[in-house]
Amino acid sequence: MGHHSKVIWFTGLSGSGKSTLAGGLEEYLHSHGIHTYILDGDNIRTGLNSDLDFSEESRTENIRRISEVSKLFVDAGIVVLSAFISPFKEDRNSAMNLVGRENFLEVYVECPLEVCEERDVKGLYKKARNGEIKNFTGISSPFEEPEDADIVINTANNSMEECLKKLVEKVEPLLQL
Ligand code: GGZ
Repeated sequence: MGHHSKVIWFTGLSGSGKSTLAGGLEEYLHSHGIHTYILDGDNIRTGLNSDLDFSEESRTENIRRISEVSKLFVDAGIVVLSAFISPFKEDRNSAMNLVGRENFLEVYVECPLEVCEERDVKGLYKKARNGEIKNFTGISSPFEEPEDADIVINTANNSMEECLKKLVEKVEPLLQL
């Protein structure tokens, strides 16, 4: 019997490494013949959710629509790698309930704010500190840390390579490859 489709839901601060890990995991799964699809800001916030901003209500609606899309992909037999900050516990729980607990894996990409801010890959933290960006997660908008994530990957204390190895080790048995 083949694998069961699942949603692998990455949550974490901007710059924590969600997209990088999702990309790395996708490469690994592809090399094992698993059909995946990455949902992230690049393909969701620019299209389907281009009407949404970063207010609390919009973030909740963002996650709700992504959950619905994720569910459709699972129905289609595809492993979904969903990489959004998803800062609110209630929204992550709703996503899990919609998709179904048995088909949902929460991955907390843990990285202290100081480290994300130090990396500041896109210069967004600087802008948030300057007040050029409002409601920025970790600065002027909350991030509710997951307390019972299925998998926790700390990207501050380990290299990306080590993080990806750990992620693959944890995901593989759960996907029943
Ligand atoms: C947080 C913001 C904001 C604000 C723009 N707050 O590092 P990035 O750039 O590529 O990822 C961040 C992305 C967050 O979108 P999400 O859809 O993942 O957020 S949520 O789940 O909370 O709905 C960041 C960029 O968008 N960005 N403004 N104010 N991140």
